[in-house]
Amino acid sequence: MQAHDGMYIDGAWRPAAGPETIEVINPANGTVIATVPAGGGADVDAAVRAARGAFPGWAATPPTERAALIGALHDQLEARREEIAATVTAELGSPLSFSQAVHASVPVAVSGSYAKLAAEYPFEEKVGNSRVLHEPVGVVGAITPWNYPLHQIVAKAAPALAAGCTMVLKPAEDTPLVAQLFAEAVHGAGFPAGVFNLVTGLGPVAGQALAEHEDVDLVSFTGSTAVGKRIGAVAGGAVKRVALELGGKSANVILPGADLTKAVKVGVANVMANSGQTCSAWTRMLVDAERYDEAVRIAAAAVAKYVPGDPLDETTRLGPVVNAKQRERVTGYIAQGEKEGARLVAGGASAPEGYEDGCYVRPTVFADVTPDMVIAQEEIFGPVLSILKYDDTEEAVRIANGTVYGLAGAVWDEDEERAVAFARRLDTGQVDINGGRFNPVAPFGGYKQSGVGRELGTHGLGEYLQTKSLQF
Ligand code: TXE
Repeated sequence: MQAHDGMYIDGAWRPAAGPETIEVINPANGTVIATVPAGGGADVDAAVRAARGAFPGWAATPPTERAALIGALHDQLEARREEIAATVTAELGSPLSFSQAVHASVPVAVSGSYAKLAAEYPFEEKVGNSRVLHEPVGVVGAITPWNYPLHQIVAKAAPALAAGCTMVLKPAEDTPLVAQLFAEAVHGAGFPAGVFNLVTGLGPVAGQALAEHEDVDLVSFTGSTAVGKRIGAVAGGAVKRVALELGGKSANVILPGADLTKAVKVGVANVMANSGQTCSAWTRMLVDAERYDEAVRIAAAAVAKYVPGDPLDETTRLGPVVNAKQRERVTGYIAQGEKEGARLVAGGASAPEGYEDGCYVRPTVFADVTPDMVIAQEEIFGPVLSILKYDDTEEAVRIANGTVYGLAGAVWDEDEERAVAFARRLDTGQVDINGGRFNPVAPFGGYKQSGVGRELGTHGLGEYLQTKSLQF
């Protein structure tokens, strides 16, 4: 695939400071599809300087003009949907149909929502005898993961730019190509030079240099809880704003009043999507004791439809995971589940036959999982579902809330108000009622160790603003 051999800094593609590169690998077959530069401190420094230089002008640009440019960015992404889908499939391995329906479409929807919000947002308001100004925080350092590579970029860049911030993006090393495509879209939209800058590189090198840079005012990070904690500590020490979107272990609570078949089937689909590499995935299915065995049977039948296959084949529903390291991590958890005594009803740790060259993991379902097992506590980030049993509602609440995470979840009951009453008791940032539907302007983010701050909609925009009050 085509790739830039430089960084996008101050409105142009410029050579990297050093000779290091990163090979981009297609996880479906192990082939190297492109090479991009691996930036370091000097590249980050140049990018931050460009963002700082552009900040006063961008912050002073009327919100409606900023909104028009975000609208132009949305149009660029819309026009390049097919290219986006093909790129994400090549570097992440997700089935092309999923890349089209989700990886390309969601960023189009989110950028469109911010084109509108940027024009309508009350950047000034009257509060009693004061005028309150909502001003951009400054230079943003954005560090993004590979699992929804363009969505994660747009969910940070669109609100940051709408707010009047300038930024430097360090995307995940596994998926730099769609980040380069995004930089091309920013360029094509006509943003002033320096407002958006891209440095590709490794996390502990370029990522760390960006997170620690003293001229970055806000770090927005999405990724593992381990790295997020480190970034939070650095930002806290420097009294810098920080937004963290971290891992999850979300519960899918199927109450006795639920349509069991539908709830289980949708629950399986939710965990298998994107090969389970979704921070909000409902990885723990909770079913009442009476219908537990039936739920396990339905889940085992439903997962049989997720046959691993070539991501480019239109009928494929399950591609590989992102890289060999992730495959080892996920199969390690599957082996751990078996050792802990969970009952394997589908899948397993061995590679699926015929796909030994790619980073494939068999779609796996565990029954008889107890809340204290490692597979019920830690984020696996692969196509692995754990089914747990509860005796009564109180126990269901206890199990659902019994992890360090609190990112998402689901509740099912034909009586919607009963489902809502249960959802109120969950320590989590987002709950889908009877399946739910993606809402590009609903706040998204975690309780507990799933993170700090919210993305999307007005809440997401607010993260990039600071408040000044003028008293009269
Ligand atoms: O994440 P990392 P990895 C979880 C998921 C997965 C695990 C490991 O459980 O199995 O994390 O994935 C950059 N300073 N999630 O290893 O390392 C890195 O370059 C600054 C959940 O890929 O956290 C990349 O851009 N930056 C998750 C980004 O951090 C650093 C999505 C994420 O990579 C850095 C992804 C450092 N020291 C993984 N080290 C979600 N919340 O959606 C790495 N990075």
